[in-house]
Amino acid sequence: MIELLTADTPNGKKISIMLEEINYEYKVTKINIFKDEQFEPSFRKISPFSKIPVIKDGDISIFESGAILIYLGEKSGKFYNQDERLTINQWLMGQMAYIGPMLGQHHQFHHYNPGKSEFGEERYFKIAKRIYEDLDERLSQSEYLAGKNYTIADIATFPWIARHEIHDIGLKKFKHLTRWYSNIAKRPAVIKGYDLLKKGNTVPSA
Ligand SMILES: N[C@@H](CCC(=O)N[C@@H](CS)C(=O)NCC(=O)O)C(=O)O
Repeated sequence: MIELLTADTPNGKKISIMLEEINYEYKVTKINIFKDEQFEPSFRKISPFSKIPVIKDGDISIFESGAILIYLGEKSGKFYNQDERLTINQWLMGQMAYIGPMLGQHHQFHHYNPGKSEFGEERYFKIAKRIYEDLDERLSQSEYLAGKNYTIADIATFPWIARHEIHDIGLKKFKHLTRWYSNIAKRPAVIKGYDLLKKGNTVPSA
């Protein structure tokens, strides 16, 4: 059985959603990042940057959510089709290197610490809005991020857009992004994986 060491955050939800989508048995071990459990030496051995999520599969452990999604996609043969990998990788790397880190900063300046830095608030609001615009444009030409199929690139991106209420950008203004979001939000595996700590958390509607 796979062990998922995680917390209830967008990066953590990527992996519980993927594990539900591929129907693997897994157990969740909660790492309380507000109590600094990510800095415990035993956790740092498997996560050198002291970050969740991590999975353990038998003798191996994997850190970085993108690497975990690739591993599970290859292992299960699902949501990471061989002939679509060049496109999937680009949208996945875009999520890992840009969408996640930038929206993460937007959360910090706009939602959790408003009033502390006008520059930070303006900068990341602008970037977050551009991310919505760019995703909307892509999804006006393509059903899913990497083409006609739902892939690990969508699984990586969805939990970040699921925080749209705190982004204050107005998801509904983006027709194609809203269509993509609403379709994914109703997938049974997404509903289950979203509530990874079984607290009754529901997927926010568009
Ligand atoms: N690039 C990493 C980012 C992981 C990440 O930022 N995890 C956050 C929670 S979403 C974390 O563990 N924060 C604890 C800390 O930085 O001390 C991934 O996608 O796995």
